[in-house]
Amino acid sequence: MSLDAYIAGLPKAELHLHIEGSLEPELMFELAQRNGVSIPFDSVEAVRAAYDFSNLQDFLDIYYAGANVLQTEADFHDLAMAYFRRAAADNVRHAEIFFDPQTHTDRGIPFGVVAEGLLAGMKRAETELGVTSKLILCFLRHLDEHAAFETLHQAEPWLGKIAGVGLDSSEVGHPPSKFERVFARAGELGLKRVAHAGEEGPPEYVYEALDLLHIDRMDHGNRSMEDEALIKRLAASQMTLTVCPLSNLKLCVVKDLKDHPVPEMLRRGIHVTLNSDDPAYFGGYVNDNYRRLAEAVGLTREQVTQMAINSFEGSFLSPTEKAARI
Ligand code: ES4
Ligand code: ZN
Repeated sequence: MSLDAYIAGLPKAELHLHIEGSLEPELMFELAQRNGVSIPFDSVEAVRAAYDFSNLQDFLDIYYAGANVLQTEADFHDLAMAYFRRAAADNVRHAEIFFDPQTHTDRGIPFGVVAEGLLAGMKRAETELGVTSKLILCFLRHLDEHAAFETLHQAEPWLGKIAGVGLDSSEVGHPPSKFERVFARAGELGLKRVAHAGEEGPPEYVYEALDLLHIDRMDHGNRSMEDEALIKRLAASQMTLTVCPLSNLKLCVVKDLKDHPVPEMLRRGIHVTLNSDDPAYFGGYVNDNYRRLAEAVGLTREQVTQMAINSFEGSFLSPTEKAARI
């Protein structure tokens, strides 16, 4: 069996997926029409042609603009179902999905519209596709601490259905320390904590995510590899890293997939998982991330298998749930 076929058949969990980043241009056009929202593109091809980024901010500007077409509960349900169908086709059995409530509440869409729409899609995906999922509320780090607290307050009626909080958006200039207090509150509320760290930001931001935010899992973490003590600490603690190779390539975090740090992370005993991040914008879903990285750096079947096992181990499923999903 080819490695590609082996990857396709492996049961996987996806732990780093921004649901707004799974909005394919076709659905963007459909929702724009349905809601009477104008978008600055003439065709699906023109949208795809605009997806040429030189850094994280370049991408974020387009990503936030694209989210404008999302207006109703039905839109968020359809967005989630479209992702789950694509994930199921990749043999993803469980997904822990991020959403950015502030992107929507700041343009007048109530928190409940976003949450109820996504939760309806998640429930349907479990029934119809057998894909289980959890929801992670991300704070936008380019906004201030007060706005994050306000978002956590708005989330209160849904906290029983939200697994954790995360931290995303523009990293450099917005260190984890800015959100120390709101992450402490989230911890008191019994929520899991994750954060993007070391995508573009320096190793110091990774230390802050660990020591100030007390994260349970780290998103990206690439630049940890610049700090020997940090490498040892991540390996010793078996911190799960949710790495996103095609995202790193599209956002110029790596010049070429051949230079990707995953092989070195694995050699150093770091608990790595592979994920798609914003698949509609970065050119591939989970299996594409496994295949393209495997082809570029020459991953073995054992390494691929280890990362798929890591994806379940690093999830927020209970031990019995994990055993049932693998
Ligand atoms: C993101 Cl790739 C990435 N990095 C930081 N924030 C994000 N939000 C959506 N995708
Ligand atoms: Zn991300």
